[in-house]
Amino acid sequence: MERLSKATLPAAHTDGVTLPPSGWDTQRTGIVHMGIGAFHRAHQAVYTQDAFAATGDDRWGICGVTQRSDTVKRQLAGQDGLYGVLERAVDHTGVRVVGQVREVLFPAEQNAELMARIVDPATRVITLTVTEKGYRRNGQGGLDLADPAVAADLAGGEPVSAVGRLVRGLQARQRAGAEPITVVCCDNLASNGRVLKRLVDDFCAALGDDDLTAWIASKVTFPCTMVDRIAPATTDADWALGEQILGLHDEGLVTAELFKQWVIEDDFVAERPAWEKAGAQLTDDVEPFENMKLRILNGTHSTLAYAGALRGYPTITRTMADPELAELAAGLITEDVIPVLECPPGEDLPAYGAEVLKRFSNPALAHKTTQIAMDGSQKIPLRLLSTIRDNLAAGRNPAHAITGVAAWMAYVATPEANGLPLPIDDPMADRLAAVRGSKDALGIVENLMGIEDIFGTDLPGNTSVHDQLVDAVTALLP
Ligand code: NAI
Ligand code: CS2
Repeated sequence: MERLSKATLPAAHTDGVTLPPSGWDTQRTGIVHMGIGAFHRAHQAVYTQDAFAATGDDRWGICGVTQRSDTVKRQLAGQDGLYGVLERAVDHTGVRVVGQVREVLFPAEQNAELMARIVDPATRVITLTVTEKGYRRNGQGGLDLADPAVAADLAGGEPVSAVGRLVRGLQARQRAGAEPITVVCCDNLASNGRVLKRLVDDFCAALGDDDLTAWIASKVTFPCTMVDRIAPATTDADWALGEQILGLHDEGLVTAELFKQWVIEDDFVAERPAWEKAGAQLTDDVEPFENMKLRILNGTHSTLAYAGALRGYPTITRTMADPELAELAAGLITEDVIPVLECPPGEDLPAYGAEVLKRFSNPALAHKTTQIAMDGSQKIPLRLLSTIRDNLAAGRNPAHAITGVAAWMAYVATPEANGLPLPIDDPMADRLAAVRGSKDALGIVENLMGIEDIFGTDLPGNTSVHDQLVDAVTALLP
């Protein structure tokens, strides 16, 4: 079967296929994206292409940076950068062909090209989706200066960490006297723009480069964002369906639901794409939207992932079909999360929660429980412990959120459930291995609650939380 490319693009009237807007291939590069994985291709790149379609502003082609392997570079090479987004819903299946990515760099071999792209005055926006662990933070939320990649980047040479590459690129831009630039974190982190700004400042301070710190303070902004679109890793069934619809083989195919949302703090020191023309929301205060999404959607996602995997369920959809776990999810949202949330302007929290549960039940998406289970040490604090702390402060008992944390603990301790392997893919894997294979709920809870970078110093001393965790882990262990 032929590969997707400029020459083989399906005809405009092909059923189920939406083509990129005319002129897609003549756009100039104006965005550098670090971490060109599934989510960027299904979310920010789609918004950017839709903004181009709406305005004709052709300055926002994307230079994608594949951080850890050249897989995506190989996938899009030979396709003129084209790839499809396989949109899967109960009542819709189609492929949106995206041509916004104009080049892909693999900085392990192309660092000079990456630096040149960041220095280029035509580049006015840098976006990132490098995963929560990709920022290499310490337990206090600062840059982990002891991290081997960060330490190597500080020592000089070609940078390898995301923050190192970003700062070295900004340093090169400063030295070239280039214009201001906006850095937009699009990862699932609370106050993600503030988090990234702090990590950049920590790197500059460790460098001892006060001029760079001052230049960044005056010429670079770091707006916060809330990002949302469920984009699971592409499955074999997705590949086959994509080929069937396109009539072509697409090495870069990604899969997603139809729903998407992007709320962006309006703090751009330089020009940007007209993302609002594509449905993005610009606001002065993203925090209520972040908390709504990270706690209602992501906190429930993690709870379902761990509790479902412990029953051997391979996907979120299968987990939602279990009435007991669907009830746990609904109770978490309505009884623990929403009562301590500020409602963002224009939102209806109960309706949002109900929609999230409907999205989780999408039978067309095979979002693996073990994919969502990744990096729990990075996710649990902001997705569930935040809800627990706010409930405790309000004199409430967050029983469902505690069960969610217990499900993570039991998952960490359990190598396999009903034939489903439960891998620990986590930057703290070595530390978490201490409880692997244990059936001692008390020991599991006390060992894991002793990880200060996750639980802090307040929660381990809370007897009620401790005892509820022990009871829940006892019930959840297979
Ligand atoms: P992916 O696995 O397809 O891509 C991850 C990207 O991050 C790759 O380019 C990889 O090279 C890079 N990366 C991974 N570890 C890194 C590290 N230690 N240092 C530097 N770069 C690293 O994952 P996907 O689906 O694109 O998700 C990425 C992030 O996007 C998530 O972690 C989350 O923060 C955010 N997100 C994902 C959604 C989804 O449904 N997939 C939805 C909303 C947000
Ligand atoms: C998921 C998120 O993998 C995970 O941790 O909870 O990637 C989730 O799919 C997105 O945040 C949805 O917007």
